[in-house]
Amino acid sequence: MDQPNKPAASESKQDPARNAKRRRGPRRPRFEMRVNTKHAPRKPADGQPLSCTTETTLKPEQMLELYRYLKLTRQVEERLVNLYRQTKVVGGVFRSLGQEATAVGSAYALEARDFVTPLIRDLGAVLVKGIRPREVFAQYMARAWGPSGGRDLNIHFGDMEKGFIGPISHLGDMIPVMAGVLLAARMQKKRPIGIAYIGDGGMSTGAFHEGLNFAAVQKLPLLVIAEYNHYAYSTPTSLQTAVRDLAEKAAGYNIPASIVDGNDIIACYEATRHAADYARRGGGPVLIEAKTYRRRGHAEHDDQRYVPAGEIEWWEKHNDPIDRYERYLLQQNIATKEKLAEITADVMREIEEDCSWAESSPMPEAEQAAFGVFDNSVVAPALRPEVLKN
Ligand SMILES: Cc1ncc(C[n+]2csc(CCOP(=O)(O)OP(=O)(O)O)c2C)c(N)n1
Ligand SMILES: [Mg+2]
Repeated sequence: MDQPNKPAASESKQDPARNAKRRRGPRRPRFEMRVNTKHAPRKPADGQPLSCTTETTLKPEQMLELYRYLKLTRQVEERLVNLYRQTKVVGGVFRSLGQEATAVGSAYALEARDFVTPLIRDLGAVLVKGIRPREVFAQYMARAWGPSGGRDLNIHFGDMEKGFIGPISHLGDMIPVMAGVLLAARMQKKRPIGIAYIGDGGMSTGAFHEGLNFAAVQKLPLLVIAEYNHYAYSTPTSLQTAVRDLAEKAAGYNIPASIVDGNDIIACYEATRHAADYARRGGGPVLIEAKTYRRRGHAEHDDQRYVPAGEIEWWEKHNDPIDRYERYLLQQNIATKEKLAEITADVMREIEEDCSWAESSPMPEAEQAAFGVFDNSVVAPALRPEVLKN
């Protein structure tokens, strides 16, 4: 990872005038020099279908665990769509179809003591952090046994013990929140790092800028995973921001950045691990841009009529993160087809069991709505007499 403000190794200590001249005329703009493209998307030279990067520190059992999380993410979302169509979900279903590798691969690079704050398309990171599918199902159906007891929806819940900082809807705001979490940890002499996920649209908010600026000045160990998935609602990224690569924005904060193929799970893991090492050593924040594609609409109600014909089908056929990873695992002799089928069957069994559990949960009691929201002694006036009776 590039070191900010470090003089080039070739600079002569003896000749300040020559050095000054060199500094005046850099050949390329500084920000380009700072973006690491080692794991950026590449076309395979031999014209073969896309696979994953082979340079990795992952052990075979970890690679199979990654496969399990990938499949779990996709299948939990598939089940959520079924529940939505049965009108059992309260609110929308927001899918990460086609971009699951970004959340799973990056979160897998963290340690148990580290934090994540995901967005709606980062269910994979939530599952890697140890949240069970049953909690996700119960939450989406607003059931009493769900983690927010029916008070909030989709992945709007958190689990501090597991290092999962629950997101709010307001895009960009979790960047300053995670900066605050990491600053608080530093003041307590603890040393976790944190990932905050953000979309191409969310990066256009003021909160994103304020949060990352503060984290950079404070050198907080914050990894920002910027998901370039081509759309924010119906707005294509080219109408959202003037930069070609979101990673270029790192120059404004004097922090290193990298571009990673967001559909290559090994690349996502390796780029994040590398950035995590840098942040843990005290380097400060890193911006990682993951190039991926949102194959479903903003939510299940969105018919994607604004997407050019053939675009979704191209990504589905040529650049699906699970197809790529399966190809990789088979090519590298890490798993057989039978082993992958066994893992998938186990994932399906877990989903069946957890979905039944969530469906057997009652809906919350209306009288409980005000509990666990505010201090229970200061409940909303309208509910106060009811609550005081209990
Ligand atoms: C500050 C703010 N403005 C607008 C919205 C409404 N909104 C919710 S999701 C979304 C699009 C987000 O796009 P992007 O950041 O690219 O993430 P993606 O949905 O592609 O994962 C918008 C505009 C919001 N939640 N917060
Ligand atoms: Mg987007």
